Amino acid sequence: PARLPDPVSFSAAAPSNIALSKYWGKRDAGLNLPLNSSLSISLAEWGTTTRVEPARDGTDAVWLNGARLAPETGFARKVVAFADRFRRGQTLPLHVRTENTIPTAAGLASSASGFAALTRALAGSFGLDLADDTLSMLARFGSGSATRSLWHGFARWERGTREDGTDSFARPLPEVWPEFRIAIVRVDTGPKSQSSRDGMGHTVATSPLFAGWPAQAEADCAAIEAAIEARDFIRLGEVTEANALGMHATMIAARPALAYLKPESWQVLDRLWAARRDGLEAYATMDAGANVKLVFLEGSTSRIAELFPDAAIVEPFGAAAKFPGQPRP
Ligand code: 2P0
Repeated sequence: PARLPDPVSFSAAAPSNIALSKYWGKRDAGLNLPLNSSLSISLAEWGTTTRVEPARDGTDAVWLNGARLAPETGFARKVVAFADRFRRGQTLPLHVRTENTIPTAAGLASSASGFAALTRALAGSFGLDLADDTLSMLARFGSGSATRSLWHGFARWERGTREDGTDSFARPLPEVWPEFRIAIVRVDTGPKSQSSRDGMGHTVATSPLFAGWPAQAEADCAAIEAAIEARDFIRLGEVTEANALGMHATMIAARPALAYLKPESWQVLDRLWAARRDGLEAYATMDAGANVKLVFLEGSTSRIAELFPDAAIVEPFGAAAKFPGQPRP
């Protein structure tokens, strides 16, 4: 490969994202290729800022929220291995400083925004003028969900069909929906039971309910995309909630069972469903953890705040969701 230019200091930010139609299951663990497409909404100011700079001391090092990590920690190793994909054998030691802007109390994973920000920062540091498709594909090697975190707003990660993964990347959807809201209802108090990576591997390998998942997830993705285009919020919410519960059903059927949801998660769902019978238009989605995220429109905000007073509310198309370089309609 051509000799890379010396890296320069470069900072980049990326938002976290919540999948409305989930990624669960890989067809190739080495290339991080999914069994199904997925579709997400980004979380505006909640995400990661990462700075990459040449290491004047000649040694790779990684900081997380201001603390220098021991080189053998899992996160530091993943970051260095990811940088190696850009360095391709050349000796270009780097300092990588990662700051998560997701409140720790939210209990949200940050690997999606982390690898998206790192991808943009490394590309900038090495002066690589990469197309969006390529950036998303590179982010995929860090974490599948990172493919969708390169942009604000809605993004769809296309499963792709090629064996080499060159058609498996995300693209932003052009739709802007200013009234769209997300509430994060934190119910998780303990440590995460199992990583997504291990959890999806176990589900694919042992769950008798998994066989029906990829086709259903593909159909849900298409239905949610159509609902966004039609501004049909109820349709979007119904498919989003059914998709999340279907994913958790595949996990619960795994042997042994993989149960990310806690009794408190089900209490939140019960309260939501009771409110929905009284006319509230809000729907739930849950990921590889016990927290519950609600999707709703601006007009339901005060009712949501009454029902779930501790929830954090995000405006995905609010002022913090700037769209640098992202074409808008
Ligand atoms: C998602 N999740 O679509 C799904 C729903 C969790 C549940 O993407 O193995 O950290 O690094 O590709 O991206 C979390 O999995 O997994 C995830 P890897 P990742 O948001």
